[in-house]
Parts: sequence; structure tokens; C-alpha cells
Amino acid sequence: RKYNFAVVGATGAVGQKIIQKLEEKNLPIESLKLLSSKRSAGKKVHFKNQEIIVEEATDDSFKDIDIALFSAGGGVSKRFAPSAVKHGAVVIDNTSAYRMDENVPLVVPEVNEEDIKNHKGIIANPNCSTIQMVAALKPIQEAFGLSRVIVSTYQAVSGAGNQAVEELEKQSEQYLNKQELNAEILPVKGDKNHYPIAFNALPQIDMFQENGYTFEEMKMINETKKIMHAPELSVAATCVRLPFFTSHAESVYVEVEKSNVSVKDVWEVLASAEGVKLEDDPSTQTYPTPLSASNKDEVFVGRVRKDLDQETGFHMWVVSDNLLKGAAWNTVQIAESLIKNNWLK
Ligand code: 11C
Repeated sequence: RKYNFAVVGATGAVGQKIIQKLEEKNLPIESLKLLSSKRSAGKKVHFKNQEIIVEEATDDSFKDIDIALFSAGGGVSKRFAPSAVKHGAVVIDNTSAYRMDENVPLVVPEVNEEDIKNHKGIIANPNCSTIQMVAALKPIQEAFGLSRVIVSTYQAVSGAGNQAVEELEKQSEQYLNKQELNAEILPVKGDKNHYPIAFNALPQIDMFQENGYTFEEMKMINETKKIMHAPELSVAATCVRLPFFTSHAESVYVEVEKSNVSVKDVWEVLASAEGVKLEDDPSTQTYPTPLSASNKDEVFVGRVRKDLDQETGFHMWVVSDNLLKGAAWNTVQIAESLIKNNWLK
């Protein structure tokens, strides 16, 4: 059987990648409806051998849709996901709108695929920096137990959208031409102050919360516990934006529960983990970087080493394409799983 798909946010950076993955992975698609805001409606998008005209999303857009992939911001998901569900579609939502809702599974298929079957119409796709981290943590948790995670991120500007990408391009030119840097978007479009990203590092991703952490940091903390079914796991995060375009990198410190675990043991479980690729050999300077990980589906791990003081502590470097495994590819994987396992209901 084939299915009727809709993509909401079809002209955005992630929407475009979702359409690309739907085609590349050859999902059983009967029809594909592309939806957007009024502003982008009318644009034409290539899919397989067709040109599809993007339509403005309305409550009636979801009639006869089986699977709706949302990636147009939290407000749009809140506005239209309930209509899609009412019309019988299963929604896979790429925003933070429903992630912490206890009736909504939050899924990285390599980590908690089975949670999909508990859905009540909406399944949430986690934040990009969370997805790549939990993909690397899961095999370690399974093999050795996991008690603590401390992560510092090095995140690409594309995570903040196309305007942030353009801002880095412009500021780089301004910097090299010895002009004043014009900052209007980053660190957060909706916050009061803006600082240059070119040749800089910004320790703020999303808005500050009352506890002094940013929302991006709290997403990494709360989503990790939910996806890994580990409410007791202690997680701390510092999220930093850096001036490159694609793929987030993360320095992750973990403490395992088992004693006498070696780097070789950790390598072994990572090397055989689904969706993870180990690239780790100091003797040949082998490790992943944002450039080497871009346009690839996997989560890459390198620099695994034992803490010098804490016997159960390990450090590692985790890199993945934030628009693919961090967003579009994970979303399409959830759709594949729904179909393969007959969990659409
Ligand atoms: C960033 N991680 O890099 C964000 C983008 O909750 O899906 C993804 C936001 C989200 O700015």
C-alpha cells in the first residue's frame, strides 16, 4: 500500500531536506502535498519527476492525508497539527511544540523506536543537538549503564534558520573588508541584543530561562531524559553557536555505572551501534568535523578517551548534520518506522 503525505513548511531549510529524503529513501508515497504559509504559497518544488505547487495550509488541507510532516515552527504546529490529527493523519512534528507532552512520544528510532507505537496522533522529533547526542549515548547506556552526562556544543548557524546563514555570509565579507559587522539576527532573532557571529563564538542559543540555562540547553537536558527513559540521569549542557554553516559538534563527558570499562570497550559498542560511525584514530589524526559530517545521515564519534581522574568517566566528540539526522532524516525515519511496523492506526 502507498500513503498520502503532506509536508508543512515545505519551502524552509528543513522542509526542503525532508522532501529530498522522501525521494532518496523511496518511501511508498501515493501523493505528496506541500504546504506553507501564505507568503510561500505558489512556489514550485521538484519531487521525483513532478513539479508540485506549494499550497497555503488551512484546516482542510489534511483531508485524506495519512502522514503529515511538520517543520514550520512551533506556532504553526500548534495551529494545524490538531486539524491534521482530526482528519486521521499521523503528525510527525519537528518543532518543540509537543516534545515534552506526556501523550506525545519523542523519538530517535535507533534509541526508542518502540515508543512510536504509543502515539495518539502526534509524534515529536527531538531537537537536533539532542538527537545526535542520544544516538551516541544509547549504546553506552545499554552496555555499561550511564549516570552522568556533561555536554558542551559547537553549533552551526543553520540551526537558527536561513537568515542566520545569510548573516554569517554577510558578516564574513564585512570582516574581511574591514567594515563594521552588522548583527541583527543572532544569537536569537527575538531577543533584545544581537552580537556578531563571524569570527566569534556566542554562548547563547535560544532564550534564557529563569534558572540561567538557555532553552536550547534545557531541551538537551529534558529531551535526553525522556528519550532515554532515564529521569534520574544527571545531564548538564552548555550550548554555543560558532561561525560555520552545517553540522553540530559536541564535546560529551559521560560517567558509566560499570567499573573497569576501557576505551576499547567503548569503541566496540559505538562501532556496532546503528546509525553511528566511529572515526577515531589519533595515530592518523582521524576524527569527525562539521565539514566531514555534512550531507551524511550518520552520527560520527571520535576522540574517545578515559578521564584522567574519574575511573568511570569518558570524553568523546560527537558530530552530525543538524539538518539531516538532526531534523529531516530523523523525521523521515520515524515515517518509515510507522509504515514498516504498521503503527499508523
Ligand atoms: C539550533 N537546535 O541550532 C536549534 C535548532 O527545537 O527544533 C532546532 C530548534 C528545535 O538553534
